[in-house]
Amino acid sequence: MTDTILLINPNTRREPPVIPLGLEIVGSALERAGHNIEMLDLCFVSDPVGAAAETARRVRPLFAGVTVRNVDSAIFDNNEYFIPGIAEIVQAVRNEGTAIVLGGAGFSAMPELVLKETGADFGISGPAEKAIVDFADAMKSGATPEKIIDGFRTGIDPAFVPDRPFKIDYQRYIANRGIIGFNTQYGCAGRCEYCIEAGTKVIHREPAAVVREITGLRELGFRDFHLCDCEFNLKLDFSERFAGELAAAEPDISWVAYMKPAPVSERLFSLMKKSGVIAITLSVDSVAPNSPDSAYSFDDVTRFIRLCRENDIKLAVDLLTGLPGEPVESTVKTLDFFRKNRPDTVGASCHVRVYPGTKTHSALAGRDDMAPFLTRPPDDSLLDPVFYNHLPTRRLKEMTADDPLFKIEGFENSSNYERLK
Ligand code: B12
Ligand code: SF4
Repeated sequence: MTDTILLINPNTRREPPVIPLGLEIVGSALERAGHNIEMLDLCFVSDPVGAAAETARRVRPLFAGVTVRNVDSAIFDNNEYFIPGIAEIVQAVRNEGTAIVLGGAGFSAMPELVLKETGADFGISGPAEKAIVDFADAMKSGATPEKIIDGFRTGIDPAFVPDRPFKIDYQRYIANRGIIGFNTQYGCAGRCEYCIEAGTKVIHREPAAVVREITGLRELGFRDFHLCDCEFNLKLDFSERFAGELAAAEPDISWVAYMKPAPVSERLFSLMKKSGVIAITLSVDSVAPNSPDSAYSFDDVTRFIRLCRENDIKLAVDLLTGLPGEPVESTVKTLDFFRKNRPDTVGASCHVRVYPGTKTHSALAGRDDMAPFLTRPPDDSLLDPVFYNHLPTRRLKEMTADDPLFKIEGFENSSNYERLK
């Protein structure tokens, strides 16, 4: 066994391909702490399992870290379940005598289940740039780390600026419709009952560190970026501060962001525009604006659309409708609202992905009356994807057929940043 740590990106989905940012951050933190890193990016490899086994055999690493970004494609139509493919890679590497630690957004959503289904040895849930260094130290000293480590508890160094690109061929991704990501924060304090990120601890990076990372990439010639926060406007003062510092650096870049309807301000939009924002994906569900005690109202969404228009920022809405118990009138009202207020595009889904650990999952589990609307009964011990649906796709298509504003998700493999170009 050598002192080298092998990092593996098993994500071969290429619609579009996604640069493994989380793995780059983990790798850069480990290298900064004095470890040798070998990166194996399987995105464009034709035999991922063979390549992983061969690399483990050649490197004989201290351990291998595998990023689990997606459990599945999260869309009902043409759904792809990635865990069996990742499990094959994990097993191939373990068969070479290498211990495996998992991490990533998909892993963090359901750590125990992903560990069980893949047969990996360890996992770090949440941000891992500090936790992975402690883990590597433990492995090097021969100690046995905890099976699942909570990276939110270990926290991050907010001033850390990862080396980028970190052993990943960005040009290959860009040539295949990919875009470079950056993040300013982790977690979300939101309450959306179907979401795997709801109620996770919010941890901010230092805006100056993020700006340094972006300007470093700009100096290398990269110009187009995708924000990798679940929603940019988790906290208004932080978002304004970051956008202000980025605008002040005059980086001459374009970027796109995920956002939620509130909180926003005129100042935030003006700073975002100055810092290079060209497009936003706004997450909306049709229950929230129709409910009195929710995080946003139709007025918030109207204001958001107006601010995008005034600042010449394109807007795609990701609309989730047909939630458990939602009356059809609520869907009709929401579609009418968008027909009238007109963002650039609305991608509508009427299938709800039911994740173990979410409120939606516990509300549906054991309900016989809900069985007809579920692809299988929700079960805390099973990881393969479950969907809830009571509004047939055919019906949603009929409800939106009059207007090209709407698009039903699941039939076209492209992201909003490509559609809005
Ligand atoms: C931005 C984003 C996108 C952008 C990416 C743009 C880009 N170039 O990066 C676009 C729009 C392209 C996109 C597409 C998709 N996405 Co997306 N995306 C995100 C989002 C918001 C951020 C991901 C990210 O980069 N985060 C920032 C990095 C720094 O964090 P991180 O990856 O979690 O890494 C940290 C830790 O997890 C950990 N870690 C990561 N790897 C490893 C490895 C080891 C060994 C260890 C120890 C730790 C570790 O340490 C890192 C540093 O602290 C996440 C939600 C989220 N908040 O994470 C969804 C998310 C990952 N996406 C999701 C999905 C479903 C998709 C799509 C499949 C959608 C679709 N049907 O097309 C595609 C997949 C594309 C692909 N080829 O994989 C889901 C996955 C859920 C699931 N079912 O598994 C998520 C979780 C959103 C959600 N809440 O549902 N996405
Ligand atoms: S949908 Fe968005 S706002 Fe709601 S909990 Fe998830 S990440 Fe947070």
